[in-house]
Amino acid sequence: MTPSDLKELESTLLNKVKSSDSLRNLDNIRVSILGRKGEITEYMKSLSALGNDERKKAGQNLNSLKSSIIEAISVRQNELEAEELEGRLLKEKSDVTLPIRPKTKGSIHPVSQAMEECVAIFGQMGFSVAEGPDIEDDFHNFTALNIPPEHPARQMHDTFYLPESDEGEKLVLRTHTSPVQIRTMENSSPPIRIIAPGRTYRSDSDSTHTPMFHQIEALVIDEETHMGHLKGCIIDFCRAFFGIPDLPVRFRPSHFPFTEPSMEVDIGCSRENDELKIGNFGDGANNWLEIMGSGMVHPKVLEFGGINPQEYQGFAFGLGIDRIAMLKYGIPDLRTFFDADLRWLSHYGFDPLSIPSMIRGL
Ligand code: 2U9
Repeated sequence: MTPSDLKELESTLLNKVKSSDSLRNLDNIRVSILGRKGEITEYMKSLSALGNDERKKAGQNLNSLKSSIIEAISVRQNELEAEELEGRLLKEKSDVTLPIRPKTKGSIHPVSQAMEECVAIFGQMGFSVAEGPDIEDDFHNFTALNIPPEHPARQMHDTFYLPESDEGEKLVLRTHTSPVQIRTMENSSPPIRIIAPGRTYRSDSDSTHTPMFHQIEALVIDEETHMGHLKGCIIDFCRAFFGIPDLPVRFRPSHFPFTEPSMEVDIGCSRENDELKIGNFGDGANNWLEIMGSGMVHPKVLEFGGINPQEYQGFAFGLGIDRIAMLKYGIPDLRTFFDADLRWLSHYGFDPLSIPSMIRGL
């Protein structure tokens, strides 16, 4: 093909592209030039009959022709799209008398809302969020938490076991989020300041228990961490979460295998005529409500996590998110949380744009 043949071919093809009058027409033209049986493709195929030098030169020419056609198609496509939009805008009119569209915005589930509020509060205290698998091995869910085989706490956890593997290993659905803290201890070194929010599973079902529920646990480990830090952190959290600056908080001795000493935490409330009110109301709280468990991390648990208990100590606590969501938002029945009833969700749910982490950018 002589240079003038090539020029002529280029101007014919460019004219074709420029004269296209619709997007569909432009696409047909594109296929007729660049498609599998298109004009340029056919020329490309005929190159194999040429000698080496000639083929190289002709190939370069055809490639640059191809690029200029592709460029012209893209320019024309933009023009045609703009024309089409312009036409639609001129034709279509808004009918301001139409009724409004039905509300289609979803809402945030109270458990997600409570979890986000906790994450925002602990985030401001300097905690990071840690996550781990829902399916755990026996070591991370029990043994490393100072719950050896045959320990009575294993029965109390009402564990869901997965079928035994060929190697004889029985995995579990985690019964608490504590294995996340063990994994963090294994994979990092102090100072540690994390919270572990997430789903947990126990084979238990009645008006106050569901087989899947949510927990948030916290773990702090440093050289001189002590009970004063534990108490300050928990009191600040409870007051921030319930939005009551003088909320009474009480620590009661208890026992957990993974902490020593261990304390249950109660908040002040009043119960009058079957109505539960959280906080200190003038003449003081006349009752207590248990909301979490806590304690100094047991030295054996630190050792299982690869941390030397002679050098470091820490505190931990755990609470059920579903329960504190019921208390804060006044939801009477736990089981309704998991009914997936849209009427319930639109009543108890929250505006997606008011979720704390979205506002504060955590
Ligand atoms: C590590 C070390 C210690 C977490 C703790 C509790 C006490 C506790 C319950 C509250 C309500 C679970 O959802 S609930 O039923 N939790 O009482 N949890 S101390 O202690 C840990 C965790 C991890 C490595």
